[in-house]
Amino acid sequence: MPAFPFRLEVKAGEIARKTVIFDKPGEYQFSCDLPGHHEAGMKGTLIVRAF
Ligand SMILES: [Cu+2]
Repeated sequence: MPAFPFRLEVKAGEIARKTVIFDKPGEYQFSCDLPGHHEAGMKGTLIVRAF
């Protein structure tokens, strides 16, 4: 189950931005969904902290 309820597409060499408001702190996993990319390490963890 993906942590983010959206998919962001971008062409090579370009930048895509999206603003997201999180309801609660936590660690959210994200990754590229192209075949083999997640396994190749194209993934990360977004850490959301409360202030
Ligand atoms: Cu990728």
